[in-house]
Amino acid sequence: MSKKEIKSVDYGLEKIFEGAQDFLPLLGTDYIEFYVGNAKQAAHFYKTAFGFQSHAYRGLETGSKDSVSYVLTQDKIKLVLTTPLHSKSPINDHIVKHGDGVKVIALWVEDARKAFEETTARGAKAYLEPTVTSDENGEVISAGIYTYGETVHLFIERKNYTGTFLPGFDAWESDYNPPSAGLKYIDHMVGNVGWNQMDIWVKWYEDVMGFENFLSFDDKQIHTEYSALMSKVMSNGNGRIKFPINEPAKAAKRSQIEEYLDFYEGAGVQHIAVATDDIIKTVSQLKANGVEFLSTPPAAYYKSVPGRLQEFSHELREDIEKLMDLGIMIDADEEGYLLQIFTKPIEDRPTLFFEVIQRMGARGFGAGNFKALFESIEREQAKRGTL
Ligand code: TYF
Ligand code: FE
Repeated sequence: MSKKEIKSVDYGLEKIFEGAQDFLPLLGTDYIEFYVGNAKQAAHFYKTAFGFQSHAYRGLETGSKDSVSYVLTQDKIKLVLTTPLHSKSPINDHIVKHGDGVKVIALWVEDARKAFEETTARGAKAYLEPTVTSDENGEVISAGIYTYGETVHLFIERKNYTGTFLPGFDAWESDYNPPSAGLKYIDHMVGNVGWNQMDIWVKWYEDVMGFENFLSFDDKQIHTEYSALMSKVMSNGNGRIKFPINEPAKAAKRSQIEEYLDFYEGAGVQHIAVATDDIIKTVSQLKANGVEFLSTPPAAYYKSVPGRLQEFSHELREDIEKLMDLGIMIDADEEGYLLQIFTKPIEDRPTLFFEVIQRMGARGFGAGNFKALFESIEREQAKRGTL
């Protein structure tokens, strides 16, 4: 794998304000907003299947006449599920075109006005001019820019706000509170873009957002017998935000990225990787809750794992039998190893899916698993007749 030196990864908050060159200091992911056809049912699914907790609500009862949003949390993760209340709504237009999907990747900033000015001055297309909203708990400043497809980044400044979520939302108290699945934070979020668009978006994240390309995988590394893709991982200065960007590559059959682009009808978020510190427990629970994962790699895959770990002198702390039973994959590099597993698409269109990841020192993305993973994805594509 071609690997650039990683300049700074999570050295703490101070680090990001040190270099004047970081014109866009990001404190973390604030929330992810999905536009969905039925937010009430989607909220039930994320609670029941993924162990999210009820957090905040905005709807007719709180004076919102055009849309309803449910906010769910699990440790540091916040998901917002939004549905329109009328046919004539830009939210509805989004759903008609893309199906359920991610509209907003909201980033937590110290200064939303500055984030908007810096990025639009560098060529970002404006989505939302800096806007102040307030209630009895203080004020929030939001601003937004477009990224790939119809996806947007909102900058959220909440240092003068003590409310539950955002002004306009009420705390959501529910009698239905399934247990957490141990999901902790967003590790990375991946975008799929069209043919030959990857380097354009890599440059966009460099120029507009000040990100760096810290890992790259080309079609020689990411291919199976049938299909191929290319991927570049973009990271912000403090390493808290990581956005890999994929594009399809020419091969004998249809790339999974092509399948996504066809069904999402354009570029968009392909997968959301959520971190846990006990993947065996988390995945056992998700499976018991009915979450469907991609099929397990062949037994030969698990026979080769000890060798891969030994190569880098890492000791696997988890029980390999359990990992095998659950179909969790293992990859290692100089710094450590990682455990990961992928869900099937979580809606009828084969578009968005989730990854569950446990990092044991490794900062990569599981390149050693790509072949087994993509073969598993292709088995699903074959069932759909989309390979
Ligand atoms: O985020 C990643 O790079 C890994 C692997 O279509 C991956 O999770 C890459 C491309 C893809 C699915 C997974
Ligand atoms: Fe991933």
